[in-house]
Amino acid sequence: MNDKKLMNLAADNIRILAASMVEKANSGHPGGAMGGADFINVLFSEFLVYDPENPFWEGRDRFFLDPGHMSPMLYAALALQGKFTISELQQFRQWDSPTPGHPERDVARGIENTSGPLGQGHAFGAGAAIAEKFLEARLGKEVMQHTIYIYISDGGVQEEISQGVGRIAGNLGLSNIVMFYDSNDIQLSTECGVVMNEDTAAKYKAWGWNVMTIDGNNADEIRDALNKAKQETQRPTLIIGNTVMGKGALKADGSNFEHNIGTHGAPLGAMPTLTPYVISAVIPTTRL
Ligand SMILES: Cc1ncc(C[n+]2csc(CCOP(=O)(O)OP(=O)(O)O)c2C)c(N)n1
Ligand SMILES: [Mg+2]
Repeated sequence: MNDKKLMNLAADNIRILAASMVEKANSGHPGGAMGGADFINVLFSEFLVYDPENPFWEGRDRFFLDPGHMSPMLYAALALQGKFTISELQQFRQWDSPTPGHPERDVARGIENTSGPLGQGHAFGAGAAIAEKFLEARLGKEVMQHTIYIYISDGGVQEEISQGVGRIAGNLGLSNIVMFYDSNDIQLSTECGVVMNEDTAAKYKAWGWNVMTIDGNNADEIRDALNKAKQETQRPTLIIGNTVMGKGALKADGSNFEHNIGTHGAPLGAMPTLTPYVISAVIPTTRL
């Protein structure tokens, strides 16, 4: 089995775990988590530096998830590292469980930040990057050289807090930031064009970022982009990954169920009762 096939199978495991968690809880957000699985799989299995024996190691790379609603993706990837058991995944969204609908900071399990308010993860990441640069200047690169990875989605990029954070990160030249933008063109209840039509790549470039655009469901392109980002010494990096909402989802008859707005926030099994096609018919998907 070649490497790419293996990587795709691992990402499929994350996808099916994410979809199953939401299905069992009968609530949650499967679509975005399924689309982001390829990135999270490459990052966690090939790039993220951490000490499995000591999750609190100061020199660890940091991963900040901005869209907390994509928590099933994070829990599934961490389960593959042994940080969650299958039975804990089965308790997704249950009271007092370690797998709440939106993650709560739990460094021992690999969760660096509480999330839910979109855009806040972008800010947490920039703050951590400033701290890392400060310590690097004090202690030297041999001691401090970790990377801050941020995962953001359409809703987070839209938030006003992100404009201030993106600007300051570019201005300060926070080259220790590598941010992946899960660009699936779907937000809470519509396609993104209903509320935003700006050129996100140009916006971040104008703030001084190193910007790349890739197929966010292609493991080879993800790996290549992450390698390039690691070479950057002057600017923060934004990897815009064009992804497919609900990647891999099928209807009962085997037909395609990808890129469906309804999968933003409801179990796949609940879809026949939802009316995602009606939603896109009522609200034009082009600019209003
Ligand atoms: C500050 C803030 N405002 C509003 C929300 C409600 N909200 C949850 S998800 C979402 C948008 C989801 O779109 P996207 O981030 O692209 O995720 P996807 O639908 O692709 O999974 C919104 C507006 C929020 N979580 N935080
Ligand atoms: Mg989206």
